[in-house]
Amino acid sequence: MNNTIALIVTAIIISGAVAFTVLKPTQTAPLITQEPENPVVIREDGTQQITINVKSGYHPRSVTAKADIPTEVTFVTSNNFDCSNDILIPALQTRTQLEPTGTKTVALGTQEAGRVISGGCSMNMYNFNITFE
Ligand SMILES: [Cu+2]
Repeated sequence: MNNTIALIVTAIIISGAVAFTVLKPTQTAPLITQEPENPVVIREDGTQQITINVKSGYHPRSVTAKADIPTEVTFVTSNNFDCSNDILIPALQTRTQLEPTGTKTVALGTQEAGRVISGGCSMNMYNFNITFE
């Protein structure tokens, strides 16, 4: 009887350890709440590509970009269900609805030095700005 209980307890401990090892999140997966490694990249075609991760706000919130070159901003979501998925950019008169998981790109055109393009969720709880210089 005692042996049976000991066996069951051992089995539970081992299966728990196995489940913990298998199910624990991999540490290499980037957290979407963090800023992308390179938020501003100039592609080979000469387009400036800004990446903003969206989860309970915008990461990064503040971006400095190069003036006088065509620019686009790509919003990246991963299981995000809050209002930051609904993005208004008043200066461009655009409204962008993001899927909970995915990417969406908005063209910002070519901006002069000193221009600041601001955007945010439709309630203006969360916001971001892109400064051209
Ligand atoms: Cu909001």
